[in-house]
Amino acid sequence: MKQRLLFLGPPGAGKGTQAQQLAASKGLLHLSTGDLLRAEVQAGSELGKEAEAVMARGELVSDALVLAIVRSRLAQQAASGGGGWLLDGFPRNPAQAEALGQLLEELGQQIELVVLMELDDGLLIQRLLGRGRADDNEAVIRHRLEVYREQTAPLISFYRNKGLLQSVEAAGTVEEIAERIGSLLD
Ligand code: B4P
Repeated sequence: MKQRLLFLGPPGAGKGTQAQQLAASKGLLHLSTGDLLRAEVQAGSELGKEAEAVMARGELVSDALVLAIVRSRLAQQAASGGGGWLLDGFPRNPAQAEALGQLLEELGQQIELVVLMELDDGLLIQRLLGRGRADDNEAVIRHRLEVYREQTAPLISFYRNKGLLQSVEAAGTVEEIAERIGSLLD
């Protein structure tokens, strides 16, 4: 089974929802940069203070901050014997993707599958408005979608060209989507 995975897709596609379930059922390390940043905000750390306003505007937190978080978690896991991981919401731009490539080379690891979750803007907006997190109001959601198109969407061809990308239709029930993703792992 493929066990070094990356979830890509627009905000609200359900990356977090699917990643959490899959990681729990397969015993993978679930690394959500969004969750980790929100935990820092909640803890009131220096890092959290820096991230809070940026996240509220729907923009991307600095690469250096996010990379430091990911590097320490992946290195820690590799040092304790390795195992599978699922990166959710990272990388989010080409610079992060390059940095991830370098980090994995240092660790002697490789991405085995990139899952692209695809969904129409109308449904994305509906889902996020329904969730109602601090950064889930309509103006900020629209800005996050623009940021996705400009900065994150270029990763689709980046990973497709490496032969790693598989797309999944992200409309339907959580169970249906989980089944579609599960069928890509063997
Ligand atoms: P994230 O935390 O990554 O969140 P997201 O993209 O908005 O949502 P996701 O796609 O995970 O959707 P979810 O499953 O929750 O990013 C938030 C912010 O953090 C970014 O804007 C940025 O500022 C910062 N950040 C994160 N990573 C970064 C990085 N690498 N670099 C820089 N900045 C970074 O689902 C959404 C909703 O839909 C939920 O309410 C869920 O219950 C619902 N839902 C899910 N599946 C459904 C289904 N099948 N049917 C109906 N509803 C469904």
